[in-house]
Amino acid sequence: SFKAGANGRILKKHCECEQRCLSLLMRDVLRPYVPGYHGDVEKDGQKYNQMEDLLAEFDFPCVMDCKMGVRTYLEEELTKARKKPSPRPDMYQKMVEVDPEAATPEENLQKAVTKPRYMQWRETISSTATLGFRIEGVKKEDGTVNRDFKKTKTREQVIEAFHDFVKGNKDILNCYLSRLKEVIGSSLLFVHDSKGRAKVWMIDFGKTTPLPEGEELTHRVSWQEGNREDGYLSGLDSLVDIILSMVNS
Ligand code: 4IP
Ligand code: ADP
Ligand code: MN
Repeated sequence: SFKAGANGRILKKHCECEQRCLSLLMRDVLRPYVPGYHGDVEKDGQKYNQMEDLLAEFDFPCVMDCKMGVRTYLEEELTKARKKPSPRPDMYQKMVEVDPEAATPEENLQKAVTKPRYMQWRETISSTATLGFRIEGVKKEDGTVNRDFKKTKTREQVIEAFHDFVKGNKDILNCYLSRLKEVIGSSLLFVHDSKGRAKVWMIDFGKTTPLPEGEELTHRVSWQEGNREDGYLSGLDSLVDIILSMVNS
C-alpha cells in the first residue's frame, strides 16, 4: 500500500482517519516525532497521503516496527462482532498456521474466527498483552526482512531480538533511549545505520481516533471495554525499561 513519492517523500494508501491525525500532529508538541505530512495526492486513480520518508537521512538503514499498546483493535470491532459476527476464514488460516491447536473445536468446524478473537489471540501469544507492545518486523541494512516475531512474548525474547537488531551496540541503544523518553499513539519505528545515527518515530495512525470532547485517557490503566484505554504508555515504559537494562548490562 506504499509508493515512492517525489523528493524524499513516500505515498501511503489514503485513510481519512490517518489524514486527520497527521494534520493535527503537525501542530502538536509531538511534531518532531512523526513523519512530516504533506497533504493528499492522487496517482493512477488512487488517493494517497504524502509524507516524509523517514529513512531518507540514513545510509543502509536497519528498521524495526514495534506496535504499541495492550490492545490492537478498536472497541467498535467488538461491538460489530457481537451484533453481526462476520466469520473470517483468512484469520482462522493465519491462526492455525502459527499454532494448529489454537482454535476451538467450533472454530475448527467453521474454519473461521471473528476479528476480535484473532486480534486477542495475537495479543496474548506475543508481548502485547503483558508488555504493552510487540515487535512486528525488522529490516536489516542488506534489505532482508524478518516478520517472524508472532511468538516473541517474554522480556528475554524481546531483549534478544533488540540485541540482534542493534548488534549489541550500546551507543545506538542510548540514542534510542534518549528519544523514547520524550515521545509519547500506533507503531514506533526504530531506525539506525552503521554511522551510528539512530532515531525513533511514531507512525501508522490508521486507527488513531479523537476522543469525545472533554474525555481523557491515562494510556496506562488496564483496558476494560468502554474505557477506551490503550496502554500506549505502559508499552513505552516497558520499552524504556528493557533498553535501559540492556545498556546497563
Ligand atoms: C492484521 O493481522 C493486522 O492486525 C492489521 O492491523 C489489521 O488491519 C488486519 O485486519 C489484520 O488481519 P496480522 O498482522 O496478524 O496479519 P495493522 O494494519 O495495524 O497492522 P486493520 O487496520 O484493518 O485492523 P483486517 O480486518 O484488515 O484483515
Ligand atoms: P500499515 O498501516 O499498512 O501497517 P504502516 O504505517 O504501519 O502501514 O507502515 C508499514 C511500514 O512502512 C512500517 O513498518 C515502516 O517500515 C514503513 N514506513 C511507514 N511510514 C514510513 C515513513 N514515513 N517513512 C519510511 N518508512 C515508513
Ligand atoms: Mn501498521
